[in-house]
Amino acid sequence: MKNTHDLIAGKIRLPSPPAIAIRILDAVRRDDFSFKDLGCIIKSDPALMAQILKVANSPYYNCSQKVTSIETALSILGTNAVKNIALSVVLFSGLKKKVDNGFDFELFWRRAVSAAVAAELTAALVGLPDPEIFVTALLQDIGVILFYASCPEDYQLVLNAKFATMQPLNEVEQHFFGFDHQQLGAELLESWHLPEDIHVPILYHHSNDQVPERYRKQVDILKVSDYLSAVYHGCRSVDKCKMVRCVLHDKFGFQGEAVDDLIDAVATRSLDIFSSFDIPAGSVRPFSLILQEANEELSKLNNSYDLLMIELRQAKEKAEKLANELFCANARLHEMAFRDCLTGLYNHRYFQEMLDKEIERAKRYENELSLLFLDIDYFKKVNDTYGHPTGDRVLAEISRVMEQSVRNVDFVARYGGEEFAVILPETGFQAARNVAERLRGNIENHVIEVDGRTIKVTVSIGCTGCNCDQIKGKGALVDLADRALYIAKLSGRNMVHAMNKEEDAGAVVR
Ligand code: GH3
Ligand code: MG
Ligand code: MG
Repeated sequence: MKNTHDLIAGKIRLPSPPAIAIRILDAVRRDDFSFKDLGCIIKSDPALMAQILKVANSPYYNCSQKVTSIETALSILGTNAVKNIALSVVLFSGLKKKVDNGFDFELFWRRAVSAAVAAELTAALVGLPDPEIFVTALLQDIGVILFYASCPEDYQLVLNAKFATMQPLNEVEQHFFGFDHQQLGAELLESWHLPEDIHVPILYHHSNDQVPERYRKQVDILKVSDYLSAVYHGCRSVDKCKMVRCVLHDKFGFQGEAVDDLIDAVATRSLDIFSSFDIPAGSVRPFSLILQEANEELSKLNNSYDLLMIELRQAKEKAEKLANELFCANARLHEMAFRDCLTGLYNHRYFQEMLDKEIERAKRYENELSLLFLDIDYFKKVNDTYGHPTGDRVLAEISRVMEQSVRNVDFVARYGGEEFAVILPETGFQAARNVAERLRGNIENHVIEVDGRTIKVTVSIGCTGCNCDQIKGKGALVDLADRALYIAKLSGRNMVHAMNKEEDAGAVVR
């Protein structure tokens, strides 16, 4: 069975390293290494030298004086920083030539630089300064470029599958090729003779469970650097922030403000360095600023939502008030249409309607029904004696007495002039006679006071009542009550005459 080395060799031809990168690495590794040696190597490539000076003067290195020579750069920034800059420039400009236009090299480069910045900041925060961590983080995904450069079409399938399945990239690569970008990158860097401190952590940066104890912390820092870079250059930034917090807490015991500051510092420090590496900054801004802006937008939305809700509530209350007023006005109109304005009793038209309905109901439910007709005795004399307005007062007061003498379910109506009708639902003939007599008595006993004078009136009442079988129709019922009233008048007034059959001469109650 082939090992990973053979598998990689069978599928991908590893490019040789830029010669200058190897010379730089060799120089810094040697025991008798001197600043001068490194300076000479860099000066042998004027473009590289110019680039290093540009980066050395960027705000990232925060130098108080302008760096104008490699010697100054080495003495102010130190060998390690100069080596980092040199390697970043050399390796990435070499790699850029290897990928065609289909690969978003700019994004890759930006992510790599931010990861390198993040790794350096994280190492400083957790107190594990590592001279190689910048370059290690910068190169951790170099295998991805190599994959893309060697087999762009196959690798595009890998990327598509990763986005479709949301599986980790290294797992999809394993599935397609039998090895992943960790192995490919580590293999490449080992073949370039980069130190073990760089290529071993890269070999395990997605597989912490297999990492040799010695490199465990570096791998944890790489993981944090990868998430931190993704906060600014990937999607799902909030999730990535959570992952950063999680690893920093679990592996290094850091949380709270220190972590928030680290997340922001990655953006500001990346921005400091981007332009000197000729990387467009894109939309990178400190995460706390992004959150603050998002919160402001949210609160603006909330405010306009609150305002909208208040307006809506006011409009609803106004509509409800209007509907209520309309309902009351309609009810009043309705009442007015059925009420007599002098006495407040139901009017003749409503009496006719109600009598129809009550006859229907009595038939349907097999109830009894009674009807009374009342006429004030000698009312003309009241008008003649006290005047028409007083007559009106008498009519109104007698109406009140009538209403108070019957049940709520009974209908008292002004039939016309000084004549009234009372419908007594679910009331038999005998009970109706009693009601009629109570009415007559109450009116007879009622004293009306007008302008210091007392007036008393009496009424004659025609009473009729029947059960459902006997009801022949409204006309017959009204006629019977009318005839009974006529007999009461004839019989001497102030009395009740009750009739429940047409031929019945009835009994006069006094
Ligand atoms: P009887 O005992 O036969 O019923 O005698 P009466 O005087 O009551 O009967 P009549 O039908 O002769 O007169 C009814 C009077 O009622 C005449 C009319 O002016 C009076 N009247 C009718 N409607 C009103 C009203 O709205 N206000 C006033 N003040 N009087 C009214
Ligand atoms: Mg009359
Ligand atoms: Mg009368």
